[in-house]
Amino acid sequence: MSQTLEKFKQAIVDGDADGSVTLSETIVTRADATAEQIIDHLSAAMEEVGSRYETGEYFIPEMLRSAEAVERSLAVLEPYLFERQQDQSGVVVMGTVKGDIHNIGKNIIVSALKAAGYEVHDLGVNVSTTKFIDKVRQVDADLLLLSAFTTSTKPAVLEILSTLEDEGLRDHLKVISGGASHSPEFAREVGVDGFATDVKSTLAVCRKLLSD
Ligand code: B12
Repeated sequence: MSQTLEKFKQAIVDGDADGSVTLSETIVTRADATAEQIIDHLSAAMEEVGSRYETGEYFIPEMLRSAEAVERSLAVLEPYLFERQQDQSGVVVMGTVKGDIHNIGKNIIVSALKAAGYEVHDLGVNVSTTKFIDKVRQVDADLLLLSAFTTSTKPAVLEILSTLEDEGLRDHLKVISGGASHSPEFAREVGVDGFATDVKSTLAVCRKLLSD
């Protein structure tokens, strides 16, 4: 299986969506790779794409081709990746903050949370503070998950947190942030309740904050 996973990773780096979809089908049929291994390979592929972008080898069109390969592969892999457990309860609002349109990591987390049993309201990308606040109020959310991928999104995260405070919504609600370019320092600086870097740690943080 490790060879298939390596080929899967390479197909994503190459932006070969047809290839990555075929390999995803093989992965699902053989059923001998863990969800963690698959997501690790997918993330490593996008990490490599990001490095190539940084060094000037790749440009936006190449990043988009790789993103499309991931999106089409996830459509095949999703039922296999996230086993329905339905043992968690809680209302989650999630979205990528204003000024940011990255959605792959967010979509993976949304699927994982739904499979775990949470009621998830996915607001999409480039979500304004008002839209987050309105949804939190409307569904009486327990958790607000903010995806922020570029470092320039810090002001957007800070605006959401201060508006929640001003509107008296911060006491009951736990806020978690994550996404590429995120660090524990960033999370500490902006003052969120939790921070996570992958599916496993996100599920663990959500569970912990809801039981506190
Ligand atoms: C694909 C990609 C794009 C695609 C996005 C397509 C899409 N549908 O999402 C496109 C081409 C549109 C794009 C655009 C841009 N991008 Co871009 N992009 C990437 C790339 C290569 C991969 C991101 C990805 O999908 N990773 C795979 C997923 C699985 O990983 P993930 O997102 O990290 O998610 C995981 C965890 O972070 C976590 N997670 C995610 N969200 C959340 C939320 C919470 C609450 C929690 C707890 C956890 C969590 O769980 C996920 C699963 O494990 C990254 C490189 C990288 N290293 O990430 C650059 C990267 C994020 N992009 C970057 C940049 C600079 C840009 C642009 C500004 C480029 C430009 N000049 O226009 C624009 C910004 C557009 C905008 N306004 O948002 C930089 C950001 C640098 C920075 N520090 O700010 C990066 C890091 C590339 C680089 N090395 O320079 N990009």
